Amino acid sequence: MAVKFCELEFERLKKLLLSYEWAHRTMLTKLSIIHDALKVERGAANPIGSIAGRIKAPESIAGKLHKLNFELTAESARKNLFDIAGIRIICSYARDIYYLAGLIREMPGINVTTEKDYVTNPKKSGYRSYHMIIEVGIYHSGNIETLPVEIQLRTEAMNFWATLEHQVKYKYKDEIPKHLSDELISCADQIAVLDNRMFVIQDIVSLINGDNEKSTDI
Ligand code: 0O2
Repeated sequence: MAVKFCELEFERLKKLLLSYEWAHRTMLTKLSIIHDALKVERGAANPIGSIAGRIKAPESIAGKLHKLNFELTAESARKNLFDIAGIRIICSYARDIYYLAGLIREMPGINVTTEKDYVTNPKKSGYRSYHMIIEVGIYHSGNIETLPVEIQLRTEAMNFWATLEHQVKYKYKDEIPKHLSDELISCADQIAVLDNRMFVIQDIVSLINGDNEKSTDI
């Protein structure tokens, strides 16, 4: 049975989620400016494909707190979960991930608190993505409130894989049969090889076009 917040905590959570919504919106605006500027500077070699975001639904927050054995309260969600506000950046090529992570690190007005490189060090499942937790300050009701936003950077192919694996995990309630998990690991490895081969082709095209700027400078 799905776990739920009690009525009082649900009301507290709804109020808290408003602040996350504002932090999320602030961060999305900052990133969309970077995206627009890169379109002007880099044209077709823009390292960002797309940017999407979501605020975790109360049922998912309750489910994650329960899974991690934390109290089902709004305060516990604030203290223990760092992906309530999430942003996903789909990068054109795998190495663009590191270039964009560098840009995010240098952004004024934010503080990067955690970085996890599951691109170079994939999870056992085969999952690849670059995770950053950043803190952003929002000003409201006469106070500055600092909240975390999780940014996931991945290629289109990594995203395709993660979406499929998420569906499989959901279907099998986290107990994926071995033949399927082996197949997923093999697909993830092949995707990594393809991601690497694709940017070699892009480099060749850039050379032919005489671009004096590479798509990334790590
Ligand atoms: P949803 O529905 O995606 O929002 P940790 O493992 O704790 O050291 P990590 O991995 O940064 O650190 O944190 P966490 O909480 O495990 O994962 C955060 C999010 O990363 C997940 O959110 C997923 O979006 C994604 N993710 C992490 N691992 C995997 C994986 O193995 N497969 C897939 N498909 N996605 C993954 P949620 O909470 O799962 O939900």
